[in-house]
Amino acid sequence: MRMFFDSRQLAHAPAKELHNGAFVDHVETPARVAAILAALPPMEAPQDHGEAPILAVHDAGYIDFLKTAPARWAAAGRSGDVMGYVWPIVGRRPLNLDRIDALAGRYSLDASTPITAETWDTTYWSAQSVLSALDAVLAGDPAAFALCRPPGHHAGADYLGGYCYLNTAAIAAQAARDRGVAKVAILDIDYHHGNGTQDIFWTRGDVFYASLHADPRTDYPFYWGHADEMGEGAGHGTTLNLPLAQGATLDAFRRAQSTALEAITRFGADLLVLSFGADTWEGDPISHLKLTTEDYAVLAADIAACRLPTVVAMEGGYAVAALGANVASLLGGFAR
Ligand code: SP5
Ligand code: ZN
Repeated sequence: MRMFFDSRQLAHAPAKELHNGAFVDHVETPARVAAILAALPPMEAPQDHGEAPILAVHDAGYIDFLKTAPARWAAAGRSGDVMGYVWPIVGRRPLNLDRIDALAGRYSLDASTPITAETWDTTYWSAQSVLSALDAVLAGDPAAFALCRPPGHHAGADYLGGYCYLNTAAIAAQAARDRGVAKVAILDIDYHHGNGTQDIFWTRGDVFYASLHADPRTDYPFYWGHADEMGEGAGHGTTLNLPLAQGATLDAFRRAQSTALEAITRFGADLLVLSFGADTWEGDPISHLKLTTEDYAVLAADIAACRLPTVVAMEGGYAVAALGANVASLLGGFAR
């Protein structure tokens, strides 16, 4: 399987995130990719597809904010990483404010996703990696892997959050549509609900979003991912949420994944984007599902049995010591 990664994706390294009322060390570290790279054959550097496929998904004002936030922060006399501390309540007047703190709130979901001087370059190349994996699949490969870092599925069209800045899975899905693929499905098996991906395709009948995740009544991102969220307008019925109770093991996860794959087959998808997070692993430090390393090969084999051309985009997974083995197990399951 062809695999894509750019060394510029290592640069972003935020210091802290807000967690349970205190600032703690950021868990989405460059060490995560080092662990994955060590467990797999050498990867290819992606081609540069430019900003157009990013702007096909993301708001231009948001992209400008991502690029300029560190300089605005410094101009306001601050050191360290950019982070918001005030958020507009839904429905508040959409004022065009210029103050960095106002912008940071307007364009973010949480305070666990700081912007550093390296963030734009890192997230840009994460997007280029997934676009290169899409190229491989459109050229006829059954599957390709993008070692996306930072991850993407919590980022919406105009907001960052959950360690995500550009929504790589959405960028790949939209690029596939723009290159003539009629129906695209996104299957999201990260521990967390992919609120950004759901929002981006909420009213779209041409992109199906199915997600397995910890029940948002107990887990981040809380306000998305409940079973009754099904999309609206032309997108009604093309969003499928399958929340799982904390502690779930392969049995429950595999059954839910089969439900998602049946729905994707009924939808008539021509191409699949898999948002893969290894934070469902039993030893993950921030999560509460109980998958084993071997389970990922089983799940991948079930996905591969659908015979859809598949772009695999890396999302979360924070148990660094096990991350390489978990990703290798998943990719090995495709090869079988
Ligand atoms: C892509 C992805 O998996 N994002 C996950 C975002 C979850 N953020 C909320 C969970 C907060 C846990 N922070 C724990 C820090 C412990 N040092
Ligand atoms: Zn996650």
